[in-house]
Amino acid sequence: MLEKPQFSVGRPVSAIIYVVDSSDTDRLVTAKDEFHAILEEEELKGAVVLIFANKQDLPGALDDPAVTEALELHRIKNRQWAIFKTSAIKGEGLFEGLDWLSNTLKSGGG
Ligand SMILES: Nc1nc2c(ncn2[C@@H]2O[C@H](COP(=O)(O)OP(=O)(O)OP(=O)(O)O)[C@@H](O)[C@H]2O)c(=O)[nH]1
Ligand SMILES: [Mg+2]
Repeated sequence: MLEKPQFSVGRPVSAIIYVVDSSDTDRLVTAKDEFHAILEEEELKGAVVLIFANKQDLPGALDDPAVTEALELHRIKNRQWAIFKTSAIKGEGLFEGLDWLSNTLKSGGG
């Protein structure tokens, strides 16, 4: 059972980094529901969204368009978002994603 995520209260959250296991295709359905529920949280309304399609090193991992489809990212309205392919184990894609986030926040996003 999924627990309701807890957020620090008192100041607005600028960014959400959502890390998904791109190789766990069965559970991407659960991840999709959880993701869209998180976006509905009042505290997170203005936050920009960075998605890491992680575990790209594993065989059968979905690529970024496939994860975009699975998570139904096209449903995201009125906020900036981006998805990056990553392998946390190999250290790939993380800096690119964080660069995007940094630039987006600097230019007034979030
Ligand atoms: N191959 C690979 N493994 C990773 C990567 N990032 C994290 N991991 C490993 O994945 C494991 C955690 O995976 P999770 O999917 O979060 O957890 P899990 O053990 O599968 O359990 P669940 O929560 O049931 O999915 C740890 O052993 C991490 O070291 C990655 O990019 N590639
Ligand atoms: Mg897992």
